[in-house]
Amino acid sequence: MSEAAVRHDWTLEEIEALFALPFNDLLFRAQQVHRQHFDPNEVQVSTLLSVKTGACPEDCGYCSQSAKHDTGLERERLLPLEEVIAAAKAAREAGSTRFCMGAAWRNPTDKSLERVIEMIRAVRDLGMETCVTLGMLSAEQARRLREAGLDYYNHNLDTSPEFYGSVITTRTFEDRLETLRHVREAGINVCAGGILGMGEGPRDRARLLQELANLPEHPQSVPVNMLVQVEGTPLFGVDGIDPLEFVRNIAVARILMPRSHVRLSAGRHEMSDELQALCFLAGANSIFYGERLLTTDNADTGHDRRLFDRLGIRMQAAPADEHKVCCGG
Ligand code: SAM
Ligand code: DTB
Ligand code: SF4
Repeated sequence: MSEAAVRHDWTLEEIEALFALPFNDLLFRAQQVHRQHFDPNEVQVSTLLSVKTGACPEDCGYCSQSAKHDTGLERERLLPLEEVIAAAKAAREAGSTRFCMGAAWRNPTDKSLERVIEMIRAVRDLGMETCVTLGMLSAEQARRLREAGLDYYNHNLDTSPEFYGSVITTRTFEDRLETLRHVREAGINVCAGGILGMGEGPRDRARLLQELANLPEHPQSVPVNMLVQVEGTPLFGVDGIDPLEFVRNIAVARILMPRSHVRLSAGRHEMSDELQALCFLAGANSIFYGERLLTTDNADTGHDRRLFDRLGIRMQAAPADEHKVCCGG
């Protein structure tokens, strides 16, 4: 089979036609595309740390950290550098190759950005890839992060442009695209995806994937989150997504963005081993590994290692990078 072209002009009809395929046909196609670009038995492993938790001014309807929702979460100040380094070292020891630091900000101030840059430099010095998610960024802030050697910036589109206003009112879908533009233009790898199971419809899911796939460059990393329902948030108690529909979304993401890492992200804690195995078969090849996501529990690491053993999956090794000062400390 000839290699599938990397396209940026997917129509909604084409995407809906993929979703309408029989499950086995869709998974077969996704697996074929996956094997053209990746080792099918290797998964990239990232670990998350919330470096600034809670009291966020935004009103994202899914989020435990919004000041607008009463979720009982304790707010925390920006973590001291030593705590970040200790967490990154522990993640590295456990086999994680990328360390992702999240802050509950609408956007970073220039002063707080400098503190995060110290964290990025320290994590790079451990030989790990770095990722941060700090909210909206100006073009200048994106350039500062690139200069500091940041590898990835996470900023999700979250859902379709049409459903977006039912979930978040304090910033727009267009704001999100603008931050992604700043990140891309600064030369930082883009990590952008969304959340499923927020009450959106099938068309919204197809539109989200269309928006991601038709960006000028495909995000290098595409996190597909299943909503973690947090008590006190407006989306608590919403009807979730059919698990097989979730697998279909992974498969369609794999077909639309053949060279991107598709991350089976939040929600694994609530998924069966068999559902996760289907997601890997559908082309997911990245996970968050570690006992916590940002504020909620993640799958148990021992359990993940056993699952990988049972599936014959290997954790991807750290990428060789001569710019990184590897393995100090
Ligand atoms: N404040 C920054 C922002 O929103 O860009 C960074 C942190 S925010 C927690 C990062 C992403 O995590 C969100 O865009 C959302 O896609 C995802 N997320 C947050 N809460 C979630 C939840 N309860 N379930 C699933 N995904 C969630
Ligand atoms: C992403 O797409 N998912 C991660 C990461 N990017 C920052 C966050 C998931 C958060 C889940 C809810 C929580 O732990 O607060
Ligand atoms: Fe704030 Fe990010 Fe949570 Fe939205 S998702 S409330 S911006 S921390």
